[in-house]
Amino acid sequence: MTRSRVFIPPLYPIIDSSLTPAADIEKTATDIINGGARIIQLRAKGLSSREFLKSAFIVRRITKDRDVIFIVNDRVDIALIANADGVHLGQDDLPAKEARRLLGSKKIIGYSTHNLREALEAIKLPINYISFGPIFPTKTKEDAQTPKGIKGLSEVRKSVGIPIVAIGGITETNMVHVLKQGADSVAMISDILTSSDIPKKLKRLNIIAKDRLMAEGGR
Ligand code: TZP
Ligand code: MG
Repeated sequence: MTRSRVFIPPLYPIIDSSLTPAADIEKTATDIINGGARIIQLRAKGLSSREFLKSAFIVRRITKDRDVIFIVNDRVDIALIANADGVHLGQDDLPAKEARRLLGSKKIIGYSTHNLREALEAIKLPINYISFGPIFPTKTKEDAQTPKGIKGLSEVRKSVGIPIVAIGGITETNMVHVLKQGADSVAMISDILTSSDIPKKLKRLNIIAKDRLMAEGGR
C-alpha cells in the first residue's frame, strides 16, 4: 500500500454542531479562518443529513476561497458531494478501504484511534493520519473513553510514523505539552468554540503551534 504523506497543520479546529448551531456555522468558520486556521473539520452528529450537507457546502465555499483544508467528520457521502478535501472516520464508520475506493487517492482520510493497539492496526489502512485521544477529560464527546494522557500519546508516537492529531480536552494552556509529546497537530473543539473572540483566540493558538513547529525544526 502506498500512502501519500500529507501535511496536517499543527492546529486543527473542529466545528461541532453541538456547540455551534447550524445558523452560526458560516460565521464561526469565517472567524476560525480569519484567525489563520489552515484546516477545519465539520462534525455534526446532531444534524440531519440535509442540514449537514448544507453546512458542508457553506464551509467548503469559505475554505476553498482561502485554500484551507476541509475535512468532513464521519460521512464519506457528504465529503464527496461537498467536494471536501477529506473525511475523518471513526472505528464504526465505513471501513477506510471502502472510503478510499470512493474518494480516490488524493483525498485525505483520517482515522480515530484510542489506544496503541488501534493505532498499530490503523497504520495498515489506506489513511493519511490518525487521531489519538482523548488525551485529557472532555465534555464534548459523550461516549469518550478514559483519557490516555500525554504518556499514552508518547507511547503511540514511538510506534507510529504517520501524522498524529491529538484530541480531547486540549486547550491553549496544555497544547504545548501535547505537541512536545510528539503530536503533529492538536484538535480542539470547546476551547475554540466557547471563546468570546474566536479570531483572536485562533491567532494566539496559532502562535503557540507555530513556535512549537519551529522548535521541532518543521517536522
Ligand atoms: N474525540 C475524542 S475526544 C473528542 C472527540 C471528538 C472531543 C474533543 O473536544 P474538546 O472540546 O476539544 O475536548
Ligand atoms: Mg466518527
